[in-house]
Amino acid sequence: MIKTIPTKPYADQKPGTSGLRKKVPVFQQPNYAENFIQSIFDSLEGYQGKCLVIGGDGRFYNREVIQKAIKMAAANGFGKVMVGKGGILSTPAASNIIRKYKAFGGIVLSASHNPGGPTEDFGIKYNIGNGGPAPEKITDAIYERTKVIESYKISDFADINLDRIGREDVGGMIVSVIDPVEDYAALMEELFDFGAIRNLISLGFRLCFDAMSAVTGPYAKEIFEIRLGAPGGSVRNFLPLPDFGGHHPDPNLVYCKELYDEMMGDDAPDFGAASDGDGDRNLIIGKGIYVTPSDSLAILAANANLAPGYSHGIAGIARSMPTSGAADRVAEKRGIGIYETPTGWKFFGNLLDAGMATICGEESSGTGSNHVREKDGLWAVLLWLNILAVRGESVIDIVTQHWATYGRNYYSRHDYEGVDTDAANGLIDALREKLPTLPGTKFGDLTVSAADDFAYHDPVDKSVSQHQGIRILFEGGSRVVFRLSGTGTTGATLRVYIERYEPDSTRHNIETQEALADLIAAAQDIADIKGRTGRDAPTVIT
Ligand code: VG1
Ligand code: CO
Repeated sequence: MIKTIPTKPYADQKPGTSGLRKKVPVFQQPNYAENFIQSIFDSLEGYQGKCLVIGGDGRFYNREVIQKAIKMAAANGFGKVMVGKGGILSTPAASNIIRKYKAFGGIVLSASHNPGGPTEDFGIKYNIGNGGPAPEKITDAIYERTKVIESYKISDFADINLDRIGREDVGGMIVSVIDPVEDYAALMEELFDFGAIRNLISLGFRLCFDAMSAVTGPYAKEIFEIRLGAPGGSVRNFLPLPDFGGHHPDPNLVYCKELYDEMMGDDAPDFGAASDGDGDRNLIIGKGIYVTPSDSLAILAANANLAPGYSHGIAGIARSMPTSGAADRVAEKRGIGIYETPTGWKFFGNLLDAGMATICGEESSGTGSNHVREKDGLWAVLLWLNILAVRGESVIDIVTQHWATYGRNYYSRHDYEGVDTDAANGLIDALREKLPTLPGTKFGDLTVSAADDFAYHDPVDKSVSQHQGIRILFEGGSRVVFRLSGTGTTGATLRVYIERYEPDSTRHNIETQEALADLIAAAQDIADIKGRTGRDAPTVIT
């Protein structure tokens, strides 16, 4: 039976960079999740009788919301729901399922790299039929709807057994519980030369992958240990836990310090990697060298043709604005397109659909391609392995050769987390006001050449997205970018992105923070970070 339940709007359901993210207790308020899910359905047209994909990263509250979403999909007229066994689907796997089975769209339950547990984070995101995050036009409509919603529809059948693969007819709608790994692993086998990677591993190449007790565990076990023959134990923390073992499932040098230390040690494996809560981010560390995500994007783009899925070359590269310009140099040399988008994967969808870009990336450890419409952590790891297998060189050799060919973009991001929201907004507002006066101003030896508030004009659908980050460019090509995070759940996070291009290969071995020291000082001066936030130092440096 379908029930219509009266409800009252919540004022705080505006989707951020990647869906709606809040603390679990916020989601547990009466009708909170239901309101948002109904608002998604109310903002869509033409889904009657069609298929909806549902899955999440396995975090606390995942199963409860999946049961609600299935019952609401039935009540709203979907013909079918495909859901991952155990409620599990990594974000890229969900994107693949939507595309492969031509679903109308999908609901991905995740707060990505944010911690999980009864008092930690949860999230809901809607993906459209191309498999990618809903564009702003849709997320804006969803938000408008959440402000006025008066009721939602839900069917009252019993909970679905999510732990058994199979199909069930629940009063007119089919629920299909699927293996979350199979289709994804098959796609990876199509794109990469598994034979060459298997051979590399059989010759003694050692790899270590940390799944961070998050969603990639089952995928990584199947792919690295079973299909590629890596010894048992190569994949660590492979069991997805609702609280990620109490850790931040964020693959950066702070939360993967142990792996980093190991990779810098004498007995380091050849290759270390990790992914985040929902499987769309990647960390790449070679023996003795951490590869920044911006460099990784450039190196993957420059070598993608070595993998079967990209053997005909790539059409173009897209990167988010704060991501370093390393990829631009590859595009320039190859004579292919380069696109600069705002932060967040949703902005890549149109470029990928139009065939303008093949490989995309963000400085925040996200890399991916046109194989799905999300960033994809394991894809990046596999492309690296494929390149290593074909070139037969070490990560450190490949990276240093890349710098020698293209120059090095020294790059770092400084995050100030949990800052007072008004102080953070005040800092950005003050910067915005200052913009016209900055060109020509000197900070130490640096002179500002241009300063603006980045706006994106989508070349495909012509939409415009304003206020996507404050850019300060210096003479010589260095830059500093300021923006506020759109994924946090407590206070504000100020992100400061710092970049310097160094063409001279005799200067490619400077410690990053040292190479950027004058820019870091200039950023402090320009934005008065200490005065406005009371912070002496960033909480996270990547
Ligand atoms: C962050 C990153 C951004 C990424 C987004 C979602 O957003 O900076 O590059 O796309 O997270 O990643 P923000 O607004 O906090 O800077 V994930 O792995 O959460 O899906
Ligand atoms: Co993620």
